[in-house]
Amino acid sequence: MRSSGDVDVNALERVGQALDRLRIELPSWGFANTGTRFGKYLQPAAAVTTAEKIADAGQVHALTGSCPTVALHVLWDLPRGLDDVGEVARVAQAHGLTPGSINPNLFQDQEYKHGSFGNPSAAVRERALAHCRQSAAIARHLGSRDLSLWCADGSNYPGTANIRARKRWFEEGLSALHGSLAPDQRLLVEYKPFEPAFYHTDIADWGMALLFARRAGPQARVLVDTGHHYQAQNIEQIVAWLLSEGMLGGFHFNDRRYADDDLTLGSIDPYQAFRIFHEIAFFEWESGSRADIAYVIDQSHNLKGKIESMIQTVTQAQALVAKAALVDCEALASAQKAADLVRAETFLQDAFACDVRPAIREWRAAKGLPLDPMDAFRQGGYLERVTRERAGRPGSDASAYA
Ligand SMILES: [Mn+2]
Repeated sequence: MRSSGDVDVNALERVGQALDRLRIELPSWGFANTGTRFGKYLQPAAAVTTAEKIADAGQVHALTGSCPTVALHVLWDLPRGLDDVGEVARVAQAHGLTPGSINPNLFQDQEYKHGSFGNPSAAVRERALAHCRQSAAIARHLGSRDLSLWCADGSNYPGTANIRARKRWFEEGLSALHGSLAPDQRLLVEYKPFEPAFYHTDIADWGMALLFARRAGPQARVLVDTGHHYQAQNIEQIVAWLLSEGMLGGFHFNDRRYADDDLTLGSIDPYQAFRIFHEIAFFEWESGSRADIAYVIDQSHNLKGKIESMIQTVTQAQALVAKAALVDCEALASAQKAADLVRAETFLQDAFACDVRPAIREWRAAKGLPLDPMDAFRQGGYLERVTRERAGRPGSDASAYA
C-alpha cells in the first residue's frame, strides 16, 4: 500500500476480500438486560425472550452483513433443553440467522458455588459433565459446531482448594466431554485470570487452556477472550503462538481498561485489536491457509443501547480487519528478515493510520448494504417499535449475569 493514506485499487480489493470473509458472531446475551455486581440499569427495549434476542441480532446482521450467526446460552436461551431446539432454529431462520456457538452455563446454579468440573464433590462434577453433554446434543441438533466453555471455577483463599486435584478433575471431565462430541464438533476452552474467584482460577491463562485442550482431545481448541488477561499482556503474541500450534479456536471480542470490563471492541485500544487481526492475516499469508477461527462478540452493555452498541462493535471490527488487510505481508517479511526495524514497524503503523471508511462504504454499496449501518438503524424505526412492544412487561427486569 501507499503511505499517503489513500487506498489504491489493489488495496480496495484486499479490503473487499477481507470483509467478504469476516464473520463475527453476536451474543444473544448482549441484547438482554444483564447486570453488573452493583446494579442493573434496565432498558425498555431490551430483549426478554430468546426470539427477541435473535430478532435484534437479525437487525445487526441485516445492516452490517457480517453477523450470520448468534451465540446461545443454554440456560438462558434454551431453558427446556432439546425441547427448545425446534423453535430456536425456526426463529433464527426467520431472521436470516443460524445458531452459532452453544454456551453451557456452569456458574449460575447454586451447586456450582465451589466449582463445576473442579468441584470437590463428584456429584457436582457429574452434573457439570451432564449439562455439557446435553449442550453438545443441543449444538448437534441446531447444526452448531462449537461448544464454548467458560468455567468460573476457582477459590478465594489460600489453602482452601486442592489445586492439583482440581486440575486432574478438569482433565477427566473435559476428556469425557470430548468423547461425546460428534466428529465435526469442537470444544473451545476459555481462560480468565481472576473473577469471580480472586485467589486461584482453575483455567487462569492460555497455557492452562492449551494443556486442557490438548489433553481433552483433537477437537478441542483454545478460546481467547480479549478481556481475560492481566494488564499489559501481549495478546497478539498469545494469538501467534496458538496459531503456530494449530490450537486457536476462537475469540470473544471486547475491550478493557482495567479487567474484564466488557467495553466495546476497539473503544480503548483499537491498535491492540488491529495487531491481533494482523497476526492472523500474517499467519494466513505465510501459511497459505485460512485460520479456522470463530469470532464472537462477548459484551453486555448496561449503559449503551444494546443494538446500537453491537452495530458499533461490528463496524469497528470491519474497520480494523480492513486495516489489517492493508499490511503488505511480503514487504513486511522482507523487512523483518533484514532486521529493518523502522521499515517493518511502519508497515503496521501506515496500515493502521489508513482511512478505510471509503473502501468499506464501497464494499457495502456493492453488497446492497446501507452505507452507514448506524444511521440506517436510527432511521429504520425498529428501536421505537420494540420499545413500545417490550416496555413494562413482566420479565423485563429478569436477571442474567453476563
Ligand atoms: Mn468470554
